[in-house]
Amino acid sequence: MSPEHKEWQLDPASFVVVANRLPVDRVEGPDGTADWRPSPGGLVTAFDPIMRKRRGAWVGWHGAADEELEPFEEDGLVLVPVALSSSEVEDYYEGFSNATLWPLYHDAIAQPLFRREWWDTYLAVNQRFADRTAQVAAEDAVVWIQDYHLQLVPRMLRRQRPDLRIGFFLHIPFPPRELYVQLPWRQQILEGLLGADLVGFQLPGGAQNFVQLVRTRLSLETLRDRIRMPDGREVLARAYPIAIDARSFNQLAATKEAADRAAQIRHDLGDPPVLFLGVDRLDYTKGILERIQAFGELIAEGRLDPDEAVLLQLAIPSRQRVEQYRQLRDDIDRLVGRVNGESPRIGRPPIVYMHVSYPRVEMAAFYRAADVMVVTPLRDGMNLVAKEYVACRQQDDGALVLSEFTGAARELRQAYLVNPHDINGLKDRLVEAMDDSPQNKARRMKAMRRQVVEHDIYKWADTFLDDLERLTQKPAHRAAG
Ligand code: ADQ
Repeated sequence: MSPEHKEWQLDPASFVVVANRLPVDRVEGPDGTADWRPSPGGLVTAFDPIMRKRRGAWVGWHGAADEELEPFEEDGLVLVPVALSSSEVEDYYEGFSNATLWPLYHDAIAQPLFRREWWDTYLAVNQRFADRTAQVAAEDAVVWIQDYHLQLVPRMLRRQRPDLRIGFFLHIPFPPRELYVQLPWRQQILEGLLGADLVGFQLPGGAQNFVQLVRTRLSLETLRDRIRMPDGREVLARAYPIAIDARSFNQLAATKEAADRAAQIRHDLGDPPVLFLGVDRLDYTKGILERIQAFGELIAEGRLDPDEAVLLQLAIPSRQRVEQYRQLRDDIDRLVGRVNGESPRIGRPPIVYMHVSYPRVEMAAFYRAADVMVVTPLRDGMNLVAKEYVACRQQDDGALVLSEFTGAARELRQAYLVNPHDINGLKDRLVEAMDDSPQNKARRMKAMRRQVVEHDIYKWADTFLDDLERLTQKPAHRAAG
């Protein structure tokens, strides 16, 4: 995005997206001047095209602590910053969102921490987001709240503005009952979400977990995906598997710029016959250690020849002040060092590991360059990287090794599916994906490409918003919760 922005006289908006992060982060340039850069992660990738089409307002934090900013327009988007102090970043964002909820909702892969002072700040910050949204939303506006950071906002907002049509979408898994009930604030969060008219999940299982919890813990009447509220409203809980702008990825990958860059990438890596690729936010849910372990063992056992195969792993660091993330970064550094150190090949190491964040055209070039895409999360709401890779394979070649524990695995059935906890199984799958015949690869890829092109991000947003519109045509939704 361009660094220019101008201050904005804000008109009430009829479509408002509310997310923890704005799509841009405020950063300081080397000379001390303020600058903007795209903020990382799947939510921004998904919402950027929707917002450009609908021209709504986006309410969120701008990524810099202790800084109050006025609303502004940036590259055609209306952005409404919500300020957070440094201690709120620690307690609401790094603490409750990313050290309590994130691990708990991802099958407790890492131990969730329950701290009462984090909860108090989560409450206060959610209220601030609700207040800011109530100020900018026009009468009867559609407000779409995003993700686990803001699960209390639907109810808070409805109390202030019963006229609004409120949708909520959870980008990460909603955990099974046995895990969810560990949360000391389990009731408040369920009630918070029920302030929405429509609560969306990545998978039907998440929606079912939610409905079951609402029935058993709150004693509300439910009928399949509908929940009857005491005030007469009906809340719908349903799955909307998130998608990507497949056509635009496809087009980007087809450009001469991407083709040249793809060739350059392979060349820079020593033109190996087989390029394996991993692309992730650096996160313990993504199965990066398992992937490197499997690849390293294949090299050590001679099943992969270091002269022939390279693993390029791109990992953008995130949440670096959370202890578990620092630990993971160290663990990966050590493991990559060990595998590379033990390789007999002089010159290029078998694993090339990078922390750089790239523009989208460059990502398309990486996807185009890779023979085998390795996506091995231990748990993932969806995983857009898998879909992006498929969208970029115009020749129907290449192979996707995909963890069964991603939301994407439900749709991309023709991938080489794998249980990443099973390192031997993962090794076999990597070799199988590499060695499979071009005909088999093409058959699999064709079917997956059809899936990602037919179910794109625009269709996803239209389906969610049409359902929301339909639900809120009833006069009952106007009652305050
Ligand atoms: P994330 O956990 O952030 O998303 P993912 O869905 O894979 O994970 O999205 C990552 C995004 O970051 C992709 O669009 C990818 O292209 C981009 N990216 C990764 N590395 C990059 C790099 N080095 N440079 C530039 N871009 C890079 C959360 C949930 C997911 C869910 C999404 C959307 O955890 O399960 O799919 O939200 O709902």
